[in-house]
Amino acid sequence: MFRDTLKIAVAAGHGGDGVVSFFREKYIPKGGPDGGDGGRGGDVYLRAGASVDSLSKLSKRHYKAGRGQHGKGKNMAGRAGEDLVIDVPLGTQVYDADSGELIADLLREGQTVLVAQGGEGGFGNAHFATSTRQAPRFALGGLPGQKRNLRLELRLIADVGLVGYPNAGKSSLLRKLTHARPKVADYPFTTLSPNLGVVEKDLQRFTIADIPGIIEGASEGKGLGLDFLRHISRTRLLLYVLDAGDEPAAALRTLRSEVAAYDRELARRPGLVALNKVDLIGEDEAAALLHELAAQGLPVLAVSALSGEGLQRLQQTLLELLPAAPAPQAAPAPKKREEVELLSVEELESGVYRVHSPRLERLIGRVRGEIWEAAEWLQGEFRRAGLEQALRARGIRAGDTVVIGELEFEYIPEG
Ligand SMILES: Nc1nc2c(ncn2[C@@H]2O[C@H](COP(=O)(O)OP(=O)(O)OP(=O)(O)O)[C@@H](O)[C@H]2O)c(=O)[nH]1
Ligand SMILES: [Mg+2]
Repeated sequence: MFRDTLKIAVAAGHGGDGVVSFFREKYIPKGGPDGGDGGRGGDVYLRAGASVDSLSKLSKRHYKAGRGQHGKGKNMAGRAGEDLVIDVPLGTQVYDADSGELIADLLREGQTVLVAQGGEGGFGNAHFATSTRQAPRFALGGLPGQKRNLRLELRLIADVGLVGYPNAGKSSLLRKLTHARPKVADYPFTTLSPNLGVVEKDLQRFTIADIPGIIEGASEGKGLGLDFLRHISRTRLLLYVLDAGDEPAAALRTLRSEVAAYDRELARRPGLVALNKVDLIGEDEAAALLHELAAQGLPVLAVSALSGEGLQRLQQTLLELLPAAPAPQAAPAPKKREEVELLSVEELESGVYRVHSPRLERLIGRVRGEIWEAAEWLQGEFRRAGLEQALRARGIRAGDTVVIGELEFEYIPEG
């Protein structure tokens, strides 16, 4: 089944833990710290390519990248978790399903976007060794990977979009012009999902998108129209297909106003009209219709998908018009949000201060080993985060109590 929107959940890998280890060998009683770092968790990426033609090719709803391995003794770092690359069709727009924010618009072959970042690995105890701290008995745990719910929306990318009433012969034209094999039948609304075909001629190549028929009111959601109008929103040229036996001039007016009602900019794109099924009418009638249609301002060609009449010229005209037609534009790139470092101090009761800082709380939670072993190192991190200043600003005094996450300690002013 064709699918043009899809929700998936992606989870990047958890970072591996750093370990506490000391070099041990016979006759060397006290070796130095040699605990290796944990590997980072794998990332999740989406990659666009023409080899995937529909979102229905994505069989799973949950995707998970590999976990980073824990570090080992002898300074051996854990292996990084394996990245996961999910292939999606060209023209896929990627949204954060929870915030609604557009993450990426994948228009180019091979274009890749990071959708969930792997958690960083934790440092092993070897990392914390200094001249004054020769035997650190602590390490850091890895961080969790990013998790996200995504909504994928496919907007086909094609050079030419076929627009017409149901039964006008769009799919028949696509069959004749390309190797695509869409279903053709003598009842309206035969095509229920878009089809793509490729025209190749003398080293030139272009794609045609055949979509379900559009009726009056499609831009307001009547028929199947609205959903599928968005697939022609990224074509460079619109080919209006009319049934010569079914009031083509009125049909053309309606089709163009539906397209304009859906997207004004789209209606201004280059267009061409194919008066189809001319095998069913007389030559005089065809000439009169061509004249009438030309009055609407677009170039018109008489064709028959059945007999093949006019198809060479149609192909040639498309090839001539395409180079001048503008390429589809990617939706504006999302703005990167700056992560703000939050740190605030709250006085719980006289002489007791709680520090609110997601980063520092997380850091404390990551300590592996006895927390007091890491106290001195943590203090350095607190200082760099500006904790000392924040506490002083709240009027803290020597001997008062500071609480951060699960850690509680006595305040001793520096210097
Ligand atoms: N006589 C004649 N019949 C045609 C011609 N082109 C298409 N048909 C017939 O018209 C009917 C509809 O053709 P389709 O190609 O399925 O039309 P469509 O525009 O794709 O229709 P939907 O998918 O329902 O929107 C079929 O029975 C075709 O065989 C033509 O040039 N001449
Ligand atoms: Mg069709």
